[in-house]
Amino acid sequence: METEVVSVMEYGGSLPVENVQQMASHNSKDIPHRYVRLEIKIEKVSVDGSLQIPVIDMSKLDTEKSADYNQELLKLHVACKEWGFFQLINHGASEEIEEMKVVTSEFFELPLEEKTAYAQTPNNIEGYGQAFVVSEDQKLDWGDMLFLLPLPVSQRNMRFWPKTPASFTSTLEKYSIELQKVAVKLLTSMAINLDIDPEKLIASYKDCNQGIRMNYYPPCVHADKVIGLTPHSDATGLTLLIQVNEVQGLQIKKDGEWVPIKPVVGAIIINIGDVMEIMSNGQYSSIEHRAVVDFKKERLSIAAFHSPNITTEIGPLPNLVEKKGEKYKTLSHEEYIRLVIASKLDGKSLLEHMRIQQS
Ligand SMILES: O=C(O)CCC(=O)C(=O)O
Repeated sequence: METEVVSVMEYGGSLPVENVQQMASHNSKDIPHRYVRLEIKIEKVSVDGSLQIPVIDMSKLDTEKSADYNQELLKLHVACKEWGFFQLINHGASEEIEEMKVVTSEFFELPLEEKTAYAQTPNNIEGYGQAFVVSEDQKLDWGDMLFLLPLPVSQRNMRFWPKTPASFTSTLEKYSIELQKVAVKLLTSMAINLDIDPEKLIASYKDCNQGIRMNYYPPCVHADKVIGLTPHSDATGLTLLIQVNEVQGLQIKKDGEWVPIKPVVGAIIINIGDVMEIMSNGQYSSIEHRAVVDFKKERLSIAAFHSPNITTEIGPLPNLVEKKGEKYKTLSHEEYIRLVIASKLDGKSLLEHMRIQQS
């Protein structure tokens, strides 16, 4: 019997919220109470500047002949286990990244009426607006986003792809392909490290689901009271993140403290998502992270989320459960996505839902 595959876009949506860029442009001294996040003052931020995520050189992972191949592979394995985050240099996608930064900035600079032509519609996760707003009294993030699903190509909804700037579509198409290639190369190295058949892992990512989230965080006079993006771990497989301008704001949770990330120029920040933690049966860690806001300057970032294709079940890979037993439940990909979309961003709560309690 053939399984009917429902489009990812139709699984549910987010409640509409006020446009933050517009609100911030009024420079009001007061901010609505739904944006005030008292926890930001309480939680500890690390001041140890030397604490930084590992840097991985992709050119050294390219060939077994490289003198540094084994060393870099090991470095990658340790980064995925102990940090869940790393910066990737020599990835070969610099041109596409620079072009994508330009069209993203240009999109957010458009007048509000032009941007809202691409606003989210009910029950649809794509478009301009905000994600994961599931109740009217939920606290809100100080940011707007444009979310699109470039892959698989058959599922694209061009209604949400901006027509201005004119090169947006061609730029995103090139970016999407290049980033998928980088993701697949990294997954191949990770499979080798996990001692699983790379072909099997890669097969599920060949026709992968790729979502691109472009984030715009306006400056805020109360930057110490708001959060740009609520602490969360990514519900997907592997995330490739770019900071568009020089304003820093990404922080990751390490040993109970928030560690500010200093992006290496030209690097892609990579993080392990929940799906990868589940599939690796807990060997790799999906780490909580958040974005904070600047008092004076806007900040932009672009996250590219990669997940296996929709026919792949989300659960620990069979070869990785033999010795240690299953640590996570297995769901159909469709069930898993429904669960993700119905949840608000809340640390690692989704992963906790998937975890099998060990007796
Ligand atoms: O803006 C950032 O640096 C983080 C973005 C992010 O975590 C996301 O889009 O899921």
